[in-house]
Amino acid sequence: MSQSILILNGPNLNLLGTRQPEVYGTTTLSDIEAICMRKADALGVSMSFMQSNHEGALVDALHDAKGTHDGVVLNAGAYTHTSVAIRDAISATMLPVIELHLSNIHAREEFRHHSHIAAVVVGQICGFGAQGYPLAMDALITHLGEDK
Ligand code: CA2
Repeated sequence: MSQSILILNGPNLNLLGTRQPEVYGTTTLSDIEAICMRKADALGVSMSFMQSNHEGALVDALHDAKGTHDGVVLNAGAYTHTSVAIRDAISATMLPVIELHLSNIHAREEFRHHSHIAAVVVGQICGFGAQGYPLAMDALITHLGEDK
């Protein structure tokens, strides 16, 4: 059976392409979903794509991923810098998670430099804009292959 991955997006990412193009580019979240779908086809894996502005919904999605998906690409948005609940949910699922950010969070405001989730993910990809999503999918699938 083919592998299945969840691409999970946090708060305000539904606004991509509509505001702050100087920071986040002009690509919309629907464009990113299409890029991910093409990448999933090329990799021969199934993919689910979701976005929520609510911390609890993201925690629920991580819980539900266990048993449904083999791994997760997570752009937790601003919750990256605040959410112990999301960090605990990642630890609880024991699924491999790739942390992803469109922008280079380390080159931005000080409060974005710390990630609560960095210590419980496989690795972090940031600063490559929308292109980071297929990069993160490659990294996750390679990691899953190494796990076998
Ligand atoms: O760079 C990323 O992907 C972030 O996860 C994006 C978050 C930010 O809080 C993180 O520090 C880094 C913010 C997403 C907000 O997206 C917007 C898109 C258009 C207009 C306003 C916000």
